[in-house]
Parts: sequence; C-alpha cells; structure tokens
Amino acid sequence: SGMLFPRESASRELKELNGLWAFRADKSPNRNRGFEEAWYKQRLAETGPVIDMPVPASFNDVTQDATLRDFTGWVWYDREVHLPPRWITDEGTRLVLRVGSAHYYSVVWVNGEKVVEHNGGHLPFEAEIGSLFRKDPTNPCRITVAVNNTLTLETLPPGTIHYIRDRSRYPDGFFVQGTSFDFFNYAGIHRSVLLYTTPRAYVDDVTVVTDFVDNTGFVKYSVSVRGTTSATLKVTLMDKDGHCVASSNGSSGVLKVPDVKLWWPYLMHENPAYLYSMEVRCTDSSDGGDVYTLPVGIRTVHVTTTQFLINNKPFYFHGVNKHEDSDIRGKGFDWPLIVKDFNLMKWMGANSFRTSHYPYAEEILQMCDRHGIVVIDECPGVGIKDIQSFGNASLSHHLEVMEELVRRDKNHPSVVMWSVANEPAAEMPPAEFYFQTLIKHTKELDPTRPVTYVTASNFARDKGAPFVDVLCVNSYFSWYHDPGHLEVIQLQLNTQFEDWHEKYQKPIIQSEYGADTVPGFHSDPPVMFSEEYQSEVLRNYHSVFDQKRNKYVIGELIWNFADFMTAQGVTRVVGNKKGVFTRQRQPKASAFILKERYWRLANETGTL
Ligand code: E9O
Repeated sequence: SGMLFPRESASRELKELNGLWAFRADKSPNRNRGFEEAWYKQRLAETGPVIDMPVPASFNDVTQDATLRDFTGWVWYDREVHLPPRWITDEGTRLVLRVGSAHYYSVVWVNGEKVVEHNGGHLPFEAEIGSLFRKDPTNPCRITVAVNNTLTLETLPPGTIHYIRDRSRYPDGFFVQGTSFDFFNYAGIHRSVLLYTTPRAYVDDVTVVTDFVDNTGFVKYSVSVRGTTSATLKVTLMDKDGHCVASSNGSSGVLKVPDVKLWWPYLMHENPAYLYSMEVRCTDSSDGGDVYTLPVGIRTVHVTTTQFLINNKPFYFHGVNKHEDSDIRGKGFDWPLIVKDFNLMKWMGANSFRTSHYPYAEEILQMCDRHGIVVIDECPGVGIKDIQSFGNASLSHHLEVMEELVRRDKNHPSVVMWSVANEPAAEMPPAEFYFQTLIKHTKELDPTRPVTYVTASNFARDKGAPFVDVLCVNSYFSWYHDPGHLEVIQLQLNTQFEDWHEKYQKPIIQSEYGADTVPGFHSDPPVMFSEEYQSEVLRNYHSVFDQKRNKYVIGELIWNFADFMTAQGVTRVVGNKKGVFTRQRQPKASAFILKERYWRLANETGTL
C-alpha cells in the first residue's frame, strides 16, 4: 500500500495526537516486564508509576533521570482519545492511525489489540483501526505504543550490545549499547501521531514522474485506488492560481502542461520552486468519493560524467549536511527549529543539503519543495562497519528500508538523489555484492533519480563505487589525518579528486569536510578547535574546490550545519562541534566565510 502524507481534504479529516502522553520505561532486569504483564491491556498508569512525556520528542533530555537519558530497551507510551462519533458509526469511513516515526522498533495497540509493528526509526507506519470500534461505538480509544531503541548488527543503523558479567568491577545487569555512528541514539516518538479518515474507497497512492520538452511539461502519473473495483478517477493539474492546466481520467496517464513553469532550485532562477497542485478525485457509486491533492514540481535530473543537471542546466551543490538535533527535544519534530534552520540556510546561501544520516520529517522535504532547496535523501545506512552487517539479514532489511523511503519521498521535486549509506566499510569483500544489489534495487524502485552512497574509503579499495552515479567523498585532512597540519590540505585534496576522477570518470561531491570548533576559542596562528582553525580549513578546501568545480567536482557540503549531540566519548566535548552554527543556531566565524562564498557562487553560477 501507499504511504501518502496525510492531508485534509473535502473527503478526509485529521486529528493530531501530539501533546502529553503517559510514559514508562521498562527498567526490569530483562527489560521485558511490560510484555510479560501485558501493559497494553490497561491504562499504563494502572501498571505502575508513569510520567508526562511530550510527543513528538526524544525522551532522553526532558527529565532529570540519568538512567532515562541513556536508557536502552522498551519504553511505553499511552493516551486516550475521543473520536468524533461519526468516524465510528459511519460505515463509509475508514479510520487510520499513523505514526510519523518512532525510534527504533515499535509495537502499537488500540484498546489492547495489537494493530501494527514497525522495524526502523525514521519512516512512517500506519494501521486501519476503524473495525475495532464498530462493534462497540461507546469504546474510548486508548492508544499504547511500545518503542525499543536497541540496535543490533542487523538494524539500520547497526549497533552492538555488550554484556559485561564481571561482578567485581561492574554492577549487576551492566551492558553497553555500542554504535559506530557519530550521533546520539535519541529515541522515543519523534514525529506526529495522528488519526485520519478517508472514505471506504480511497486514493491509496500516487506516483508522478515529470519531464519537459521546450515549453511543454509532462506529468506522468499513476494512481492506486483501494476499497472498490468500480471507481472513476479524475486527475486535475492546477497552477498556483488554481487554474486547471491539464486533466485526465484513468489510473495512469500523462498530463501535458503548456507553457510549463519548471521547478527550479532557488538561486538558479528568478522564479524558483514553482509547484502545481495535482488533485486526484476518485468517485465510487457507494459514497461521495475521495479527494487527495499532491504538490507537483516539474523538473528533470540527469547525471553525466562531469555534471549534475537539473532541467538540463548544470547544478553545483553548495550546501550543508544536517541532523535532526537540538536541545531538550533531541530528534523530536519541532516547527520553530525547522523554520529557523531554513532561514539560516537561506541566510548563508545554501542551495542544498544531505539528510545525513537518515530520512528527515516529510514536512522538511515539503519546505524544500516550496523553497527550492535541493536534497540528497539518505537512508539510515550509517555505521555499517562490521562484516555481519553485510549479511543477508542486513541486506534484506536495507532493501525494505529503501522501499519505504522511496515510497514516502518519490514525489518530492526537491529530492534529486538517493544515498543508500554513509561511510560503510566498503573495502570489505562482501561490500561489492551488497552495494551492487542495494543500488540496483533502488534504481528499480525509482528509475528517475541517481543513486549514491557516501564513502570515506580509499578510492583504490572501495568496492561499491563502481555502482554509484555520483561519487560522494568525505575527507578530513588536517583533522583526523595530520591533525594540526593545515599545509597538507590542498595537496591531499587535489590528489583525492584526481585519484577518484581518473579511476571512475564520474562527477564528485565533497560530501563532508570540516573541523571541530568550540565557539569563542580563538587562536592566531590557528590551532585545532579554535574558530580561526575551522576558518582556515574551509579556506584551504575552498581554494581546491575552485580549481575543480568547472571540471568534475559538482558540489561541496560542509560537515556540519550545526553542532549536534553524540554518544559520550573522549573525542567529543558535549557532542560534535563541527557545526558552523552552534547547537543553539548562533554563527561561528566559519558561517560568515560560507555565507560570502555561497552567495558569490550563486552569483556566478546562477542567474542572479
Ligand atoms: C560521518 C559523520 O557522521 N563522518 C565523520 C564525522 C565526524 O565529524 C561524523 O560526524 O567525525 C568523519 C569520519 C572520519 C573518518 C576518518 C577516521 C580516520 C581516523 C584516523
């Protein structure tokens, strides 16, 4: 089935269940008491002590409980909802419960009955729940969600659990959740939980693929309808003013758009991010029919051996890598934070970002569609370092995650490329079959977008690079290698580009570079962790980008947009400090360097 973003319409109602839920972490020795005692069968508050927990939010940073901050295992949420009676009594209404994301493994019950389970922390899942109420319309609706943040070598991202049984040195039950990725494993219900209705016969999925020739745009669409065999479909494409520009009947077809206004990245065109609305209306004899409206941007993406083309014009990525991360809410969805981040990206002239290292909230991609910011959409394949994570169980889960990701994000004009992983151990022998299979599968799911993964592996030993469309390379010259030696950067970066280019003849994005910087640390001459050092690292990288960017280097994405939380460790001082903004979104000196550079690049390469 599809996973259309829930939207209200003449035929669809929606009720957000955000706010305070009851919450209880299962701290029993085997972390399994909640299942043994079937906590889902009653109100959570009847099973033992509960606390208030905001949804959406990570649970880690909102309490004063140190054991909850670093908790690994099952946590339980519940709340009751009052359903509008007509949602229950009207046989023609279909009622769906949807979770935008919960990290990592979730089980959901409604009034004690299990309705859905989901494996994976960054993508939505839903269940039809109307039938549970039809028997007894007086039922209240109690929703229970159990979420487990344990990571294993078969999850994405992978992790390991180490039990330490030395009772002379460690307390009873001591274990460590290990990870090999560099961000804090925030957990909980991270995105909106909501209920929505559709008619019995409903629009289940819509797929659009766009193209243009001269002044004519083409929107190839296909629609799947469920709950009926006799529906008639009407598809109408409207411009910004609501005027119909094309229409069609039938579950698939091509809409021809005269005088097309293309979707352009901002900074590349004076009228960027143009969105049409595609109204899909299905009418069934038995009820009033369903209406779903999808924003559609008409644009094309192509990759040559040296260029990344959007609407056949070369596009240069000057942007950032981000995280979903902030004080207190952790990875929880937060509109003020999102709007602030977009304002900062525009302030600095960033035209693109990578969703390092997992799929971001759909609302963020919708912002990108509307603002003309280009996205490399990355799946949670980060920290794949252990050979076991290249095994069959991992691969088949990874294929499923790509299916879920493409299903969710396929219609966003802002999404121009899929990234299937970040810095995997791509030199290991099984990496070849793994990435060949994964990339082939992704291209079958979506033949219209290029596919990459981000490598930190050596060009000579990388086993997955032959299969990508664009090489995305991370490097940290003068930081992890030759720390303190700014003078090696230009030589080593030149060599890096030439090596990869010579071997593969593919366009290259510098997908990470940067330096940890404690805001307010100053030093001249520059030393590591000072604002001056970060600025110098950037200047040195930039001078090489400038030599290569009209050749085959097609982009530069700073690591990172903002400081972010990580696991505790001796190389991290309250998190990773490679942000050009602090975690509170205030600029370091480097932010001004990027701002100047990105606006200069926009003026040179765009139409401004
Ligand atoms: C992935 C990102 O999530 N790339 C990392 C970033 C970092 O700041 C991290 O936050 O550490 C860099 C990978 C560095 C690999 C080189 C290791 C060399 C050890 C000598």
